[in-house]
Amino acid sequence: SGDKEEDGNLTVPEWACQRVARLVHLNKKLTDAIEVLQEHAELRDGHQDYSRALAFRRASCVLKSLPFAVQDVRQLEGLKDVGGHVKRVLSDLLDNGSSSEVQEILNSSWYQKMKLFTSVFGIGPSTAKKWIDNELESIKDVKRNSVRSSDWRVIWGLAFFEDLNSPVLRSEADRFLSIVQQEAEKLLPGVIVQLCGGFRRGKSSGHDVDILLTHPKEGSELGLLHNLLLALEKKDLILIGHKEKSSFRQEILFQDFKLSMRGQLDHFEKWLGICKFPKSFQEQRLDSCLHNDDSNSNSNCLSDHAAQDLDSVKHCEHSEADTQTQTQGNSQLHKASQEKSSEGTVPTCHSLNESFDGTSYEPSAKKAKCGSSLDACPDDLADSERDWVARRVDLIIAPYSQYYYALVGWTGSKHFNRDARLYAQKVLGLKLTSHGLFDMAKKEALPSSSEAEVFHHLKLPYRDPEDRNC
Ligand code: DGT
Ligand code: MG
Repeated sequence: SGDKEEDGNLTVPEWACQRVARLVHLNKKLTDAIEVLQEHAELRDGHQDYSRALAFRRASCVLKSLPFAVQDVRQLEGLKDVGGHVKRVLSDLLDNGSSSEVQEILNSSWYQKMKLFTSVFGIGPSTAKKWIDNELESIKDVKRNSVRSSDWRVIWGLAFFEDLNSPVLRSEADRFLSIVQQEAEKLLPGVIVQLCGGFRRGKSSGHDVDILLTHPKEGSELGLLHNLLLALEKKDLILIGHKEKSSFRQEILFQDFKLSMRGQLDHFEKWLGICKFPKSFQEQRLDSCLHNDDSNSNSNCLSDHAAQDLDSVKHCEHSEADTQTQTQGNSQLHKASQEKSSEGTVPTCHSLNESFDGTSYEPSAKKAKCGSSLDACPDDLADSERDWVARRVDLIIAPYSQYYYALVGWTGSKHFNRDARLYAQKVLGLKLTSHGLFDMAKKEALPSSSEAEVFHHLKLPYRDPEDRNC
């Protein structure tokens, strides 16, 4: 999606959502380096760092879309998203094979510790910084100093740190998906169960499994999540999790973006948790290429990009998929609220007959074993001999009328979403969320009955999920 204009200047479409961005591209060495700078800025999380991080992300996004391998920074003349700082780093890389600025970051113990600590489920930069200030150096230190968190994600994230930081393989996602499909179909015939996130974009490994569910008969999806969790629990696949009620209300549709989202990424009913994936899920099965993704070609299974994207298995904290209009202050608030969101919801061992709503959810089987000493449970379990691996899973329920917007939102990438939302706002004057596309002036929603229609309403060329890897 890059072209030379007649005067020799390189042009790429202005918006990332207008370009093709694949996992495998020609400038990986350069984008890896720029993404270190981006991540460093994100972790610093201070004044101006948010926009700095975004600038690095934009630059790496442009490089991913170029139809040639950059040999000389002069080839990037005229590209507005590649600024002076990025050019200096790229020059260094192209001339010397490495960038001193990037190397310095990679070697810095602050960066290494921040990366380590923010890779704990539920931990964002501000808690990670506190741990560093308290002279903690390793996950062992954190555990030994018995950092007492009341957040179930942190308790279980620490206990199962190694499991949750080893990449989830495509075969595991496919095996789990097919169980969810079977169980959901039994509960609600005709249900649509879709693997989203990085796997849908063609990644061969990821940090979690994102599954979106809906049913063409709107309203019939109500109650599905509760029953599906019971079914998965019966199959001994659930370790711990938290079910969020839908916070969707009609009134929020035409509210200002920031107001309507209130730091959340969406308002769907969902379960965020940790599942027990039998180790046998890691064995590649011949039929594992036959997952039910309409637009995901089998080539994902055949061409293994594991080496390229293993290192993109990032920390578990969901960062903003918000528009760039979000202020720095808001962004920090958002992160803080994400870190805090489950505080006070100490996991309790609920009986299966209780409602999961708004509660942390732990299998009843452990009730007897754990007694009341809840925070001792995860460590005991993690240390025990077991034939399963702990894996992060998100199950999201969307009403059918919002499904295709939810599908685009939960497919990502995060930057694709952020860019598409900003583009919708700036270029079309429309508000794009995972719930729909809204003409704020006319107070009109633009419904879609396919992903192609979402792109059509956005006046964007349709992009397959594999092409949304910016
Ligand atoms: P991964 O899991 O490391 O391979 O990478 P992704 O791309 O699967 O990232 P992930 O799992 O954090 O999120 C999947 C997509 O869903 C991503 O594009 C952003 C979006 N997303 C994540 N959390 C939320 C959320 O709470 N609401 C909405 N609307 N979107 C979300
Ligand atoms: Mg994911």
